[in-house]
Amino acid sequence: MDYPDNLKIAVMIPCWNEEQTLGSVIEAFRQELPTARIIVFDNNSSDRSVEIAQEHKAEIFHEPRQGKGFVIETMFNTIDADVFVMADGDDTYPAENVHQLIEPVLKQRCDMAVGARLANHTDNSFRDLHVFGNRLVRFCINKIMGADLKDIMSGYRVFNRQIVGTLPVISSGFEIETEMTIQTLYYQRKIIEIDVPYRARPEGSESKLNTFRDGFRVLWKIFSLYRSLKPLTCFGGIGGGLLVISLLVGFLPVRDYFVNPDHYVEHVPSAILAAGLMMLSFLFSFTGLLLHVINHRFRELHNVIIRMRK
Ligand SMILES: Nc1nc2c(ncn2[C@@H]2O[C@H](COP(=O)(O)OP(=O)(O)OP(=O)(O)O)[C@@H](O)[C@H]2O)c(=O)[nH]1
Ligand SMILES: [Mg+2]
Repeated sequence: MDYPDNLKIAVMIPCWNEEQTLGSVIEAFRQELPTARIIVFDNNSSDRSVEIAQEHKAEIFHEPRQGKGFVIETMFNTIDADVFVMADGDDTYPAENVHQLIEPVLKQRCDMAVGARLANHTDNSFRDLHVFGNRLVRFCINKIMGADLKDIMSGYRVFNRQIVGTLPVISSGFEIETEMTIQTLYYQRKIIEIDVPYRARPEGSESKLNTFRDGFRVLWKIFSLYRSLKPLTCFGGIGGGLLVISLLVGFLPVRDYFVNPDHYVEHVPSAILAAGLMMLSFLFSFTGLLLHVINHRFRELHNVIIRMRK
């Protein structure tokens, strides 16, 4: 595929001990995008990754803070390009599909194109638990953000300049892809998914993903972003639940009041509990409302800052 001569494309490869596959990933992208900058973001690799990147004439950036999220933060902060391609160094994503991802970004049909893996993967490239985790994350995010995405955690993405300049990314580890997806949806930027085949890591190459630790971090990230970005639904939902419980608990004391001729309330403990729950319910709902208003003002500010940078 031909791109305009002055188009700056950067291929960014996060890398932590990928000596086995890094060379072929660099060469594959160089073959597809001969004019692009190919940049390896090394993160304290203890194997030959850095030498291999040098041998294959890739640019190398070193990130001392360990974690894929830190690496992506540094990528976004330091690299200047019109089109940003991000792909893993483990040779699991096919470089030949990169044009399908670049095309919608260049044609301004989306801000972020994601290589969606779930539709087309070889049997051993996904451990069963990972498939379950991916489905759970996808379900939560689609529900919370009202989206219809297939693969939230793919590491194969193409971004335009604008989204790279505006996305807040503060995750340190593997929850970074989840964060990028949620933030893109929150700021109402467009994501397009393109099905790409996904292959297994070759024999001997080790995954850096820890199923339980990273799975928990991803779920915690979803919860904390839900709390911060959708406070009215989150705190309002808890407040609504507490209100229903308080009404149920308070039913008998209220009935006592109306049924007993002297208005004597026999269910005193229930009355106290119901009153407490109702106050708590108002507290949660009010907190949600307050944070919602603050968020609204921040979004206005975000919008104006983006316009001022043009
Ligand atoms: N720079 C840097 N890169 C990392 C770090 N952790 C993982 N990576 C890179 O991020 C990419 C994805 O890591 P993987 O271990 O393949 O994670 P995954 O693709 O989600 O998991 P698998 O399905 O098991 O391959 C690879 O290129 C890794 O080298 C890190 O702490 N720092
Ligand atoms: Mg991988």
